[in-house]
Amino acid sequence: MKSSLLRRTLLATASAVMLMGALLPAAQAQNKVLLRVSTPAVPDDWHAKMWTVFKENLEKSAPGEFDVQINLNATLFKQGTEPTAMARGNLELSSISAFDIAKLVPEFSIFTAGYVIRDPAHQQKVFSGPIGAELFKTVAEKMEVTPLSTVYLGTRQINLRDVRNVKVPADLKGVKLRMPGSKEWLFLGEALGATATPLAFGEVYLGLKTGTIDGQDNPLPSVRAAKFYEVTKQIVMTSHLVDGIFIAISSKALNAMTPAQRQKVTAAAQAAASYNNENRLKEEGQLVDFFKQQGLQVTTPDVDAFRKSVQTTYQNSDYAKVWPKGLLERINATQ
Ligand code: KDO
Repeated sequence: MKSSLLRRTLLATASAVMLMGALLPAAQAQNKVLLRVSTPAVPDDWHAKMWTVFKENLEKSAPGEFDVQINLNATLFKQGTEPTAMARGNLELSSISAFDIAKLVPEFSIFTAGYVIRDPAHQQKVFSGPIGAELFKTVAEKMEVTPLSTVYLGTRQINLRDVRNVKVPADLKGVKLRMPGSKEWLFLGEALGATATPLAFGEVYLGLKTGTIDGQDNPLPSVRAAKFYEVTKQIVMTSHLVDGIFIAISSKALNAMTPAQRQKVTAAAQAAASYNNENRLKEEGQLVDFFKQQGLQVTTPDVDAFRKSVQTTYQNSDYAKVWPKGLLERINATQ
């Protein structure tokens, strides 16, 4: 071969190798299973950090197989729109609430009712036992999303902008209490005796600061992570909802995976939930002192009065009419 021809051949080979090198990562990324996560959680919250645990768990169990993209602060999808996005195949993963589910699976509204789930241990027992299995099956059938694990969001308390003597639901009369924007959430706010006002989570801090709302309800770890304590003066320990969210995946995405991948994704979702649950429970127990140090008043109302009133409101509502016969009794009997 003439030397000039040899040089040209070598150059061509070298550039082909370089081109392949440049394209390879993109090609590899394309072959990876894309798992887009969307959540309204703020970065400093355990149920935001749990997604990093999910991602790292998968990187260990299935190196190079998944491309997990975490989107916090509702930047990818608005709070409450995630289930539709997942059913349409525009989103793979999110943490969805009982309130999101109740829109399409009406019997699930039993878990949106105040004072039904007793405590975090009861919550885990209910959802990891036969009741959870039956209802999750219906969720998968009707919503095209599959719940993978149960995440303890915390026990919801009322958090007010100004100090108020709150002992019974009537003491909340006229209080503009922010709730997330769906009729199931608003019903809970009204059942507590307040005037429920819909607002997305991301707008609550400003709403409290400017006074467009008088208060909001959330578990203590969320009040800390979203810094609501900076713009409020009181926490009323109503403990009205032992709240849970569910790590859920688009069934389309799940069905497209190999059985081994499905098993790894489920294990990662369970590891993420455990990480959240342990840290959240621990923190929840320490936060009353923290809020007092921040100058907030933490008061205890007549919780029995709240329980009776909220339970009666739900029992007399249309929601209770669609609860399967005996379900409440089975939940109550779960130890
Ligand atoms: C909220 O908007 O108050 C809420 O606590 C509702 C939950 O279902 C969940 O969406 C949560 O916000 C977000 O994950 C932010 O913490």
